Amino acid sequence: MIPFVRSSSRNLLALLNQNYLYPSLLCSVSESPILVRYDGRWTGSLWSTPRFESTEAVRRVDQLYVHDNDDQELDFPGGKVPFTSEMRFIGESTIQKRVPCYRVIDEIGEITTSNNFTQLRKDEAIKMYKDMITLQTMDTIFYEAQRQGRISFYLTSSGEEAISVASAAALHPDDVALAQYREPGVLVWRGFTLQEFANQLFGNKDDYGKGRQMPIHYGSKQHNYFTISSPLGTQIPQAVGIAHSLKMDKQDACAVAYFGDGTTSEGDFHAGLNLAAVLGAPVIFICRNNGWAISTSVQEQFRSDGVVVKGQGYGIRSIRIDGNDALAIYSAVRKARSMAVAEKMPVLIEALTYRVGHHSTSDDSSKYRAVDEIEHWKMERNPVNRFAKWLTNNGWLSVEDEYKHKTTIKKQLLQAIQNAEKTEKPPLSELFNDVYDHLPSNLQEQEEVLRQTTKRYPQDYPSDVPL
Ligand SMILES: Cc1ncc(C[n+]2csc(CCOP(=O)(O)OP(=O)(O)O)c2C)c(N)n1
Ligand SMILES: [Mg+2]
Repeated sequence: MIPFVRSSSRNLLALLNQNYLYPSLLCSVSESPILVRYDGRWTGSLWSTPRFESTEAVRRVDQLYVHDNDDQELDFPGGKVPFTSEMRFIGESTIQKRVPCYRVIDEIGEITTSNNFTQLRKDEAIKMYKDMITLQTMDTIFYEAQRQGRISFYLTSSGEEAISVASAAALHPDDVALAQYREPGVLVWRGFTLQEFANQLFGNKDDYGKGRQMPIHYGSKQHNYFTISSPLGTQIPQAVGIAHSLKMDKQDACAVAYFGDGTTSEGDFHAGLNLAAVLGAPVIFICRNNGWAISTSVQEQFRSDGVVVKGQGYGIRSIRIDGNDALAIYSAVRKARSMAVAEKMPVLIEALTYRVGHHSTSDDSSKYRAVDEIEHWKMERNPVNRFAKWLTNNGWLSVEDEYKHKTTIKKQLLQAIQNAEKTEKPPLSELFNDVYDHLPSNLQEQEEVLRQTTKRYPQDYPSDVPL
């Protein structure tokens, strides 16, 4: 027999926390199983845990008021704070003394440090280079396809090829990537095929998103790559949640959130960083600071010394790196990953780079920035050329191999585009699927109206969408 005992506030709290607060609730207080009664019926048993018997509060108060040097330090929750009689405001971060930028390969392809980087194997280095070339070729051909009106939208990674490819190379395939949109290089590295890219861009029935998303919103369960969200910053708190769950499941993996400089002005960036720091979530934040957020320059975006200093503000280990130096990216991400996974903590990387292309096919950047500036970054600071110089210095790059790779990728891409174009679009019914188990009446009504309208005005609807 399990006796009824008076319900104490302690138990009520426990039950409240577990969503068991029902009318006429009776429960027992003991270390044994307790029974919960709801409207006169037994609904199950709960363990009364010692969770709310915590002595933490008492311990903290004790700590707070044990003083030895009262006049020099303030005992404050979170740690002692020294007193000072000097009225000194912390200075705003200035651009006079900026946080330096970690670099390994200089502009002529020479290594600038003897041992402060991670050595790359020849096969890894060649794959990185080939993947950057694949990315460039994809950008040229898909961009043209948009200009020809074959796809509705596109956006290139020009000038930023090293960040996505070299960071992916430094990660483990189990690490969950949450990209913004300028990081298809992660997918290229992980083996997403050119056909899979084309299917998404053309929104055909083989697209995993069933043609519901704009082009470039790739996603792949197989490659641990979350589907891109259009609203900036969405992926940042999501990555923190994923990292926290990886930690709770004791997985040797981390989450990686990629985002641009402009996105650091979103609330989700700040909420995400703070949450990650407090939870000790194994997440790497990789900010591609490419100087521009469409037409907003970084000078208009923030007064701080870029993004790296914001990590410190939230209590996150942070580094600024040269985002056009593949070896610096590889080394920093490798190190960040090992710290995140082993020490269960977030790490922030600010990678300085430059968006060489227009923001997207809907933009003309010559309207708001100097052509000279673009040319400088395109020619003198080009990340792919710089990596090629280093490979050549090592005797690892074969011009013949490179040419063969370029022509093969080009051919495969043209074929992938043709296939994707020929493949049927997902049927109209897919517009209404996958949200509700049973379609609600208002959506049934909308589907019906849409079908009638397509019949009445067939010339206004795409003929390749099965009705
Ligand atoms: C919440 C939200 N606000 C505005 C936009 C429109 N928008 C799309 S991309 C973009 C610029 C983002 O710049 P940045 O984060 O620096 O990335 P970049 O394009 O430079 O890679 C803006 C403002 C959006 N998609 N979502
Ligand atoms: Mg930007």
